[in-house]
Amino acid sequence: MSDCIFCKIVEGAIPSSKVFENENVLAFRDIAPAAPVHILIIPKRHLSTMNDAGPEDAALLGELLLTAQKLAAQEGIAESGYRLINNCNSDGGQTAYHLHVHLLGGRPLGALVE
Ligand code: D5M
Repeated sequence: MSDCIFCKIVEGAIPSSKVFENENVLAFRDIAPAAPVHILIIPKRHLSTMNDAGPEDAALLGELLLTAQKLAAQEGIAESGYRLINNCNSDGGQTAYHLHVHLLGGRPLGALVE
């Protein structure tokens, strides 16, 4: 999608602090970190929200979660703990309309919702 900021990151048109990449998935540090570790894991293929994933995306969704698990270990927060978040649409707090999973950790995260 030409107007999608995360697609532009995938294409390399916008810089990012990349931590992992393979043929399906890209992970980079959030520009406004809410915790000492705050990484976004995205599919390279554009899906706007979680609502746009179908049964054909089961392996891709699994890969996003397993990438987060691997990065948590790499960042040294696997044992202390971490949180994975997907915000969907406006009530979910989504601001970037390219499906992504937040990996947050490095401090106690407190209440799940405001
Ligand atoms: O989260 C969208 C997240 O995306 C939010 O935490 C800021 C982050 N963001 C926005 N632009 C960038 C760039 N260019 N690099 C890195 N991170 C970025 P949401 O779940 O949609 O609210």
